[in-house]
Amino acid sequence: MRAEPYDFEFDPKATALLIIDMQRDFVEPGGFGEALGNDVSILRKAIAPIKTVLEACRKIGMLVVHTREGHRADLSDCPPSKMARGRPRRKIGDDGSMGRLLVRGAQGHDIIPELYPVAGEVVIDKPGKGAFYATDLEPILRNARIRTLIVCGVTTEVCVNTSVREANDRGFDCVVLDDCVGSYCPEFQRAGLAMIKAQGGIFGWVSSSKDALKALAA
Ligand code: C5J
Repeated sequence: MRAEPYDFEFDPKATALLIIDMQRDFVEPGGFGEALGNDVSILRKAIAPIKTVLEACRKIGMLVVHTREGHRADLSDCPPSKMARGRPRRKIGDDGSMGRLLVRGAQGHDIIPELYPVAGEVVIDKPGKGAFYATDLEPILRNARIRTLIVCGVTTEVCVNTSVREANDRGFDCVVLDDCVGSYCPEFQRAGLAMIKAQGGIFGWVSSSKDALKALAA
């Protein structure tokens, strides 16, 4: 796959598509992202390109993993420090128009309809920003003999960056598709992607949905 800082080599059989936190809480009005004061419409630009890559991966039978950030109903897995962070108008566990913010089982916690998982796809519920922290993602990937990850989702500088760093430290090669990730802040989108591919690809590669689709079709 054409990528920066250099072409990304991958074997589709040893590759998974990892879609980070494409939840209503982050990309729809009335959710957690908006409670933190963000304009959520900016993230929605990533939906259409992610959908094209998701469909291409489904077509070739690639393993697809979706993650959802959120907590137990009693919030016992949510550190008080995380709850207080940002001094939001409404905090994790409070009621929003899509149910309790960032709480498992609430409508807002679920994946958006456009990218909803189908049978056979893996859904990882994560309490933190990284997809590997306090989840069974690593054994699932290892048991499926996965070595490389194509990464999409939100937000670029928070959960995408954290998950890519965690994956890199565990020996997985990651390529992040620049139009399939989104940040509420354009400056962080640029910086978040620049960090990944800097220094010869210090913890990953950056490509695009167009180049990924070409490579997946080949
Ligand atoms: C945030 C995420 N930004 N999925 N979560 O709190 O990036």
